[in-house]
Amino acid sequence: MTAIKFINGFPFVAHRKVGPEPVAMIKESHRFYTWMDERRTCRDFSDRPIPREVIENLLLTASTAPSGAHKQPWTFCVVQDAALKKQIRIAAEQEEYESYKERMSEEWLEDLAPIGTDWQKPFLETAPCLVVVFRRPYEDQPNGRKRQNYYVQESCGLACGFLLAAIHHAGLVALTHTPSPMNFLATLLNRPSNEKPFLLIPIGYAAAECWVPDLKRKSLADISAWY
Ligand code: IYR
Repeated sequence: MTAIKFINGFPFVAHRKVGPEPVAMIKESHRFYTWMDERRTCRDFSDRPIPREVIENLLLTASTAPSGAHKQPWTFCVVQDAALKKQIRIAAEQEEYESYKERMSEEWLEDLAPIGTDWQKPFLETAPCLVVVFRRPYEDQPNGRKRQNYYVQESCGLACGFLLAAIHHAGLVALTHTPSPMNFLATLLNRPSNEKPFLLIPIGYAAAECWVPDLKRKSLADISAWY
């Protein structure tokens, strides 16, 4: 029987989590790190479809992320329809063309050169599945009033992190794509006014030929300070 108690009149359940001993924990945490370190952002996708149930499990995993006051202020739109993917590609490339030609600074373009990106986004049509993540700054209530959500950016960032880990775990690859500005996504997907585009994440099998930049990650010394 699950233990239960009430705090502020709300039910709490006992969370029995027995952590492993340090030696096992060191081994396992290192194994997880090296496996996560194999995750790469990819831009070359196969068009091989992925089962709907896999996509459902990925989204459910993403939605296990912590969020401000547990509001789960996100909506994951799954786009598999070829015509809609094409529309998204056309609109994204229009914005990206402007960005790369006019809006991005020299410095920004210089920083992107090693990543090898440009305004062309064929993966928006090739990838079998586009997940468009929307953040929900507030909820519309039945009484017509708005109710704010909290730490929406942080919450959505966390959910997307969980999503990327789940995608990697499934043996698939993804791209965290940020067409800018991306309001066209809300229009094309006919989203309600309380939803703002957050990230566009193509998901799929990696193409047989898939090239990623030979990047190095920062060392522990570079990313941490210990007190
Ligand atoms: N949004 C553009 C540009 C871009 C910006 C950053 I910062 C990247 O890390 C990668 C790309 C695009 O998606 O091409």
